[in-house]
Amino acid sequence: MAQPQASDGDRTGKPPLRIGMVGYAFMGAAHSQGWRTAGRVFDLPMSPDMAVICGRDADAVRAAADRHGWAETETDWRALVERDDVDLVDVCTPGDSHAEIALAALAAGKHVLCEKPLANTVAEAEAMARAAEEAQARGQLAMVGFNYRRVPATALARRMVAEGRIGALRHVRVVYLQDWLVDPQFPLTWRLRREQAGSGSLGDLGAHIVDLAQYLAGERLAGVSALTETFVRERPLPTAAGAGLAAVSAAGTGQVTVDDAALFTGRFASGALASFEATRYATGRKNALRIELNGERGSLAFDLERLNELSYHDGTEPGTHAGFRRILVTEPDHPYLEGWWPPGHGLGYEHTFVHQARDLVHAVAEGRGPDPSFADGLQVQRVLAAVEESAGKNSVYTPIAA
Ligand code: SOE
Repeated sequence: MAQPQASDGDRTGKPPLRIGMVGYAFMGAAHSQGWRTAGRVFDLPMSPDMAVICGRDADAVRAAADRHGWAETETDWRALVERDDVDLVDVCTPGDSHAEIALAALAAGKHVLCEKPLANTVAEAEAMARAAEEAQARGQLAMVGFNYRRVPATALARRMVAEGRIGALRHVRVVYLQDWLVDPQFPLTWRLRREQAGSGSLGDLGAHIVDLAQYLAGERLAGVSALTETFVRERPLPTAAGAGLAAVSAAGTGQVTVDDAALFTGRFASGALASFEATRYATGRKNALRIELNGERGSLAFDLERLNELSYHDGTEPGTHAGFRRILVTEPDHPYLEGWWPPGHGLGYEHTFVHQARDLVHAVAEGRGPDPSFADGLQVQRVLAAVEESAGKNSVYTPIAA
């Protein structure tokens, strides 16, 4: 691939990485924040250039471009992926278009960042992973956006597990709890339709915790056993796009075609046991992702709602003064912290997207495989499919006699 030169307008003197982003809702805004900030905080080898943002509604995408700092707009993603002045396509659309856009972008010679879950089906994810592998041989990278790997505390937990600080893993316990569907009058948005979202809490939240559990454990799940449930099967239809997430129309109701909650257990290749819960019905819980790992020498625990902290129990310490202690993950030698504020001045959700942009720019500039790759996204997709298969069969769900 031709190496782009530093553009006239780029004051850093570094070669630009020209981004074209498709989608401008929640994830589009979060990714924009990442692209805008990464080069201002970290000394990157290339300069992210927010070249073009794409969405179907010309006025809305123009407004999003102005709000988030994109230079130009497109209303057709096909035109965007063909543009010569775009090096990387960032896919922030609902799952039903991930495969089509990412495959076209790879075929057009672009690097790709794709939001999670990678696709809506294993077949789509397989095609994407295959195309990404072929593209990598041509110097193109494809990364899936599991941003919770990029919280400094989770990255530190990964480092500590790899260093052997908790020893052989026995348990991984992980939940991802939200409550935005508790109200049965909440409208039937795209996230509740299988044809658009692929699955419900499972793909939206479960994908995150499967990836995070495997990433922290440093190994993959070998099998799962699952239960899923859809508590509210019919919901009011939403108004046209732009009228607000919770706005319902007078047009009646429609069927919810995804899971509201997914519970599953799993076994890692090493024999460690894992439990997972993903739900949008945990009343009072807004974005509670909690993970605990127990090893034979110690334990680690993380809570996204206290994301500057990591709890660590060193099981080798004498019992008299052993116990969980809080590591404040804000030191300059903690992962990602070298560019940020002095110790104690914490980070938040948005910074995970800055770190994601940082890591991807490095991968592109240094020509190394992106982490997590599309192959990693495919493997998570296989876990999600196994959960659905297990829940569908009720294979290990043994009813209790009345
Ligand atoms: C909605 O449930 C959502 O925005 C997810 O789609 C994101 O991936 C997660 O980070 C926050 O919650």
